[in-house]
Parts: sequence; C-alpha cells; structure tokens
Amino acid sequence: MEQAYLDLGKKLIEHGHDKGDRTGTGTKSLFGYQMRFDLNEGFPLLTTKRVPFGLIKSELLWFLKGDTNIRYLLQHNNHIWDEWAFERYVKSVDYKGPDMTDFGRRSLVDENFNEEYQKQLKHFCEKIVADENFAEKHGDLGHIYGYQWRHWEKQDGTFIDQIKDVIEMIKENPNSRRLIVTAWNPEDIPSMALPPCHTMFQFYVYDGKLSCQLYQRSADVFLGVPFNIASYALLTHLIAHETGLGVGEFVHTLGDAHLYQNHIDQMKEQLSRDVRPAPTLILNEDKVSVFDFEMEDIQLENYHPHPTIKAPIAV
Ligand code: UFP
Repeated sequence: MEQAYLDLGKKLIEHGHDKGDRTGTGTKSLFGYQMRFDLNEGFPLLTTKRVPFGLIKSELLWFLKGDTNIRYLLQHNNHIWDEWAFERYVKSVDYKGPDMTDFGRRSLVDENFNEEYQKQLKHFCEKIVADENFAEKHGDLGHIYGYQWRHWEKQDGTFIDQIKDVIEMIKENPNSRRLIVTAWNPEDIPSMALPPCHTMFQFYVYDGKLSCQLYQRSADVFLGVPFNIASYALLTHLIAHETGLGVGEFVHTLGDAHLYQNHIDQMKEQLSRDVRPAPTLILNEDKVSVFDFEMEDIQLENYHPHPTIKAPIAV
C-alpha cells in the first residue's frame, strides 16, 4: 500500500521537472498523478518514517467542527497551522514587533533572524492560548476548510453544511454520483490564509463499502502528502462508521505533485528504508456521529515506524 507513495517520491526525483514556485524554494514537479490505497489492507499511515497521527486527528476533528481558529489546535499541542496565522498577524496593523517580512525563507538562511522569528512565533502562540480576545482577532485563518465544509455561505445569507448533507445522501441514496464536498470557493479565495490544497472529494458506495477520492491541486509530497493520505483515510473510516458501511479505497489524485529541492535528500533517505506492516485503526464503537468523536475515540494499533525525518517547511 505504502509503495504507491514511495513510487511517487522516486518518480519525482528521477523525472520531476525543475520548476519554480511561489515560495522561491524550487521543486521537482509532475502534473496529474493518482495513488490508490485499499483501506482493508490496514491504515495508510506511512511506516518508512514516523508520521504524527495525533496531529492528523486533531486537525481533522477541527475541520469537522467547522472551526477555523488555531486556538483549538494549539490547545491540542498541534502547531501545523501556526505559520499561516502568524503570517496574517505580522501583516496586520496590530503587530508591533521586529520586521517579519518573508519570514519563511529568511528563517532558513539567517540564523539571527531565525532566532527572533522563533521567539515571536512562540510568543504569538502563547498569546492565542492565554487570551481569548486576541485569539478571536488573530487566531482565525479565514474561510478555510472548516468554514467551507460546515458553513458554506449562500447568496441569500444562509449556510450549507456539506458534511452533514453528504452523510445524509450516502445513507439515503448510496448510488448517487453527486456525493461531493468542495472546499474551493472562488469568491472566498482572497480571504483565506492558504487557498485549499485538498480542493474537493467524492464518495462512492459499492458492495457495502465506502470509497473516497480526493482531488488535491497542489501536493508537497514529502511533508504534506503523508498527512493528507492519513487524514482522508480517517475521514473515510469515520463516515463509513456513521453510515454503517465498510471501507473501500482511498483514491488520491494530485494536480501539481512536487518535491521541494530541500526535501530531496530526505526523500532518498526514506526510499532506502524497508516498508513495515500497516497499523490498524480502532474507532470507539459507542460513538456514532462523526461530529461526536473526540481525540481518545480514535486509536491506532501496531504502528511501528522508522524514525522521523526532519525537513524545512516552505511557507
Ligand atoms: N500543502 C500540501 N498539503 C496540504 C497543505 C499544503 O501538500 O494539506 F495544506 C502544500 C502544497 C504546497 C503548499 O507545497 O503547501 C501550498 O502552496 P501553494 O498554495 O502555492 O500551492
């Protein structure tokens, strides 16, 4: 199962086009790629490096709550969205600290700057947790996933709950070819910290099993994709659980699939490792609705990965 991911990493190293990108880092990139994961073969959390499942759980539960403020994430020790909120904060009139322009790139090349940046970022996160008013003002990421999934705003001012609706549709009309959730709302793109990478997904029911296909417009194959695979596999399990279905496949379709130039050595290191048996996902059987799940209701068994491989994130 994991081999599908490793094949993509290898293909990008060998055949990826050298392509510039928004962050200025440079990538090896291919356009249009598909991976399939049979969720009956185990849970697709990579074993060739440790992928922190706790972060995937808290992020998905955060999306499912319709929450777009990083405060919930920070309360669960999840820092994956910090940079995006920080970027909005340092661009706001309320930020009075040292110049943080272009902090993503500068923190990689300038040690003194990096020290100051880490200090400011830490201070920002602490303030989000400690001060509810500050969090309300500066912790919000705008109309990102949680908003579009649960509170898509209609022209008449009312809202669409896409997740609730798709679950109802799966229960009532499993043969439907319209089981779609979209996060790509063109009108809202300018108000988002990061335009959605996982733009839309579709469910498919056959033989009592629920499959899900995701279209991801932009895929950081080393850092982002291992998270994205596990997150959508978990979402498929949760919705299958609520709708009384088994799980089928997770089909992952990528638009711009890229390996950042400063992730190539790390990817090579990962490719040199042997794949271990996939872990098993255990859901609390007492919970039914996907909206009732909490962190402790979702557990993994038999996850014995190779160690973490560190790599810089491109902001
Ligand atoms: N990215 C992912 N997966 C995600 C996510 C971001 O791979 O879930 F939120 C990466 C893709 C890309 C960058 O490298 O983040 C977004 O940049 P851009 O908007 O320029 O595509």
